[in-house]
Amino acid sequence: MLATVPPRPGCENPTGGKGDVAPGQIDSPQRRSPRVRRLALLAGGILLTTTACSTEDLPRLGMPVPASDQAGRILHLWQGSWIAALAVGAVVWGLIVWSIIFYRRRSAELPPQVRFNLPIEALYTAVPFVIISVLFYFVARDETRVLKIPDHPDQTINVVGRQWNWSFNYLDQDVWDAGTPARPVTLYLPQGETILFELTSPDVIHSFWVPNFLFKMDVIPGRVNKFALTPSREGHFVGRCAELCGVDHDRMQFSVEVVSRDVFDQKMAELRAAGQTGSLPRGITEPNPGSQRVETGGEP
Ligand SMILES: [Cu+2]
Repeated sequence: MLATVPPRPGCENPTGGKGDVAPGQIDSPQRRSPRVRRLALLAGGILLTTTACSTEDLPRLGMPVPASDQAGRILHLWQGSWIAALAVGAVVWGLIVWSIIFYRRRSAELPPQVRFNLPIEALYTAVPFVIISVLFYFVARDETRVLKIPDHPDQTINVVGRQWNWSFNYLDQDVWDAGTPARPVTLYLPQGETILFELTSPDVIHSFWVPNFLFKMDVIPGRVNKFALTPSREGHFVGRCAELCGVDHDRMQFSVEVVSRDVFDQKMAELRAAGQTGSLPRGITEPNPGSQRVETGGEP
């Protein structure tokens, strides 16, 4: 036998009395239409406001200021993903609030119980598929363009990631520079020139990462990974290894100086004058003289 649920105070008569809405008016189209119109106006205003802004006006949402021609595209992809996520979130939050308000308990009467609703189930199967398809399209499109290798790059630099720093072979300049954890190396790049990077490693997997380029790529032993970019503004930037590669992973830091062509030529001349001509082998295995931990052979 079913127990009778006592009515809550204020719910004794759901059709009138304590409520401030007369019976039959709660869901009537006459009362709902002004509200719907206001919501539609609000949505239209938001749409107009957001589409009137360029992507430069949008917040970067945690991304650093782009410093390469390719980084802008990556930033736009990031911002677009956030807009899509917020739109989905707004719909979900809206549906939750709408359900809470319009389907709140009004009486002790049990609402109609249903076991399934085919249109709604088809909808929430199809909508995520559409969302994923759209995101996939934009990711694939931008990835293809960002990873495009130019036929005639202005400079080609072989980046050697090794435990525990980096070596840079400036192949077109026939000079090299190498760093240690105690003396991190500086990578010089001429602003506005297309640089082809060839990534190699003699030991374990590293990852070449300059946050302001909004890009990183793994450096894998036994293969050459390539990408190209064009530094768009002069400045000093930090570089990191983005792959946990061992005990001194955190010491695999380097600097990037994007400079004018004149300064770049001067830096290359300094390396040449220091006798750092030719290129280091892509597989460097000798101990790093600047690493205290390696010199002493001690464990961390
Ligand atoms: Cu590393």
